[in-house]
Amino acid sequence: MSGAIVMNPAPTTHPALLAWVAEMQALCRPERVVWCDGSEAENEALLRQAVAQGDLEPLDPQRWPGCYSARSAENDVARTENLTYICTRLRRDAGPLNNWMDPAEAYRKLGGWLDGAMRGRTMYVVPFVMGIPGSAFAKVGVQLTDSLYVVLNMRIMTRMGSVALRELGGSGSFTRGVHARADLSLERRAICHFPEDNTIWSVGSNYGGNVLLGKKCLALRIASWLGRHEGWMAEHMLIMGVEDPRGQVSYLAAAFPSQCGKTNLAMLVPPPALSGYKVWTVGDDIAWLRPGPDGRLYALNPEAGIFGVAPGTSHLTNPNAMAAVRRNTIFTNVLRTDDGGVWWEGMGTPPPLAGTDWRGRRWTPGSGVKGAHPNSRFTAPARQCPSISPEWEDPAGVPLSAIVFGGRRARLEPLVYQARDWRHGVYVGATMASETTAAATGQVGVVRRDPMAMLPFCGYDMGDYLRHWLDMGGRLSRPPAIFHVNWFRQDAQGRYLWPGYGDNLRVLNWILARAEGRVAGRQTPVGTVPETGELDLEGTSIDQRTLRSGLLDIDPDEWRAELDDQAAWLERIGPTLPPELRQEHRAAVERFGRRD
Ligand code: OXD
Ligand code: MN
Repeated sequence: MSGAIVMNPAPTTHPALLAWVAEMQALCRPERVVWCDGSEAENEALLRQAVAQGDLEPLDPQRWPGCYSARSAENDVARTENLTYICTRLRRDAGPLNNWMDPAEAYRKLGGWLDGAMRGRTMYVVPFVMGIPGSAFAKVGVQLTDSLYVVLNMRIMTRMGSVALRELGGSGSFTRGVHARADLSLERRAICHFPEDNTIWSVGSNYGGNVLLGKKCLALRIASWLGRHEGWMAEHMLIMGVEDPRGQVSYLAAAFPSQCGKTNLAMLVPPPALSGYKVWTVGDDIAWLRPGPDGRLYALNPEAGIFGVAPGTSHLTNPNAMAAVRRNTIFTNVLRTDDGGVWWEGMGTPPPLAGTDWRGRRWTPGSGVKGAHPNSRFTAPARQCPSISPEWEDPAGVPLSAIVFGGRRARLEPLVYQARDWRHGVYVGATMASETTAAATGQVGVVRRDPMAMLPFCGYDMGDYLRHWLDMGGRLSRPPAIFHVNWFRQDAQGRYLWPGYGDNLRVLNWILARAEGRVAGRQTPVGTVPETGELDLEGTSIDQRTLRSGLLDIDPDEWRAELDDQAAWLERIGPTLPPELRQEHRAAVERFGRRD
């Protein structure tokens, strides 16, 4: 077959890498082994092969140049958190909030599933760098996979191929990632992390978050462990720069649980009234944070691509993402239109008259089912995003003025407040929460706590993680100021009080003004909120009175109940919870005074 990949010799002499690949080859027994170099020629050949074997379908090359669509199995459309494990020798090191498996048992169990799992298939060896090669922020991983879909997505999401082998040299350390699709059954699916061995084994899935091992598995779970031991942090945060009309750019990082609009915020377009401002996207999902020589905290996006949720992404909600996905993008589980395009619910264009839905069935607007899966995705090169920051590949990272936590709360949480100091900010992050939406199965409006949005991604015990946060603050002479936002507050009739999207820039501007000491704010028992007039509302339908009595209102009774709930949550974190955070809780209770 023309364009078929031929077996190639190992392009490295790294003894540990060669020995491990040989060991895994003996276990998985692929028909052939292909080392990926990341070149354009290789990409073209792999794409041709993926189309030939039915893994990808090309879109119309005129309207969607270099774009493809893919479908995953119906039982394999999202991260399976219940099948995701941290495998440390001591259960205590994974902590009570992670699924734990004994490493020996995990190797035995998954080793059984991997035994011969690649028979008749190709094992691709995918070396990749998370972070910027040559910088303090670089980590090398090597993923073995029998999925061409994974190779092609890894090529977009990471800096992949020869660049990684150069970074590794003859003896560097690397994360060992093994992925096999196996039979895609839930009974034989697990994503196991062995932080003590710098190893990840993922079997039985072909869905992004479970199998693009550079992303959640390495850049968050393994990296959070490495960061704790090496004095840095791996966080589930977007990174963005805000350029003011004088041309000064300030950076912030923000953590929100899923479904709170992280990608949209990272790519925000200023509303007309703030057209003198510009937002620069540095990253939309993961931030690696390190203290700099000047005592500030520096942030770098370790990824090279965007793996974004398609439904709800439109020219209205996120024009930058829409522009980013017009070329060289892989769409997964969206609707395919008959003329070689793609469509999803909330794309902002009328549905096509007919197409093929994410399950591969004929679809019309009257079918009564969604055309795109609610978790359908696009994988696009980050550099294609029109708002990508000129600094996004700066090997030093960008200095943070602020860290923002947030969640979706219909009541209670004000639009924005500033934590009193770093320690209080860690408390705010540790207790942050979001309410479930109709998009997820289960009850609507249930409050879920998700410390720093890391609950599914922390590679070790949560109490130890919070300890690390507290310790890192002590190493920064100029720490970023910490804030909490809530874009989702509603009135008694269930109407959103804040317009969101581009108008969120108004809040970011106040945050940066506060962080840089340009406004005083108003003290409340929760933290510092904007004083009347400090938050620019010009061009909105909101007046300062509504802001104060609605969006910034703090109801002491609701907050006392919230603090009781936060106390119960702190207990769940377990015995390693830093005592400073219990003290922060007591101080917050005192600020609200006793119930009468
Ligand atoms: C993601 C997630 O895919 O957080 O980024 O689930
Ligand atoms: Mn994420």
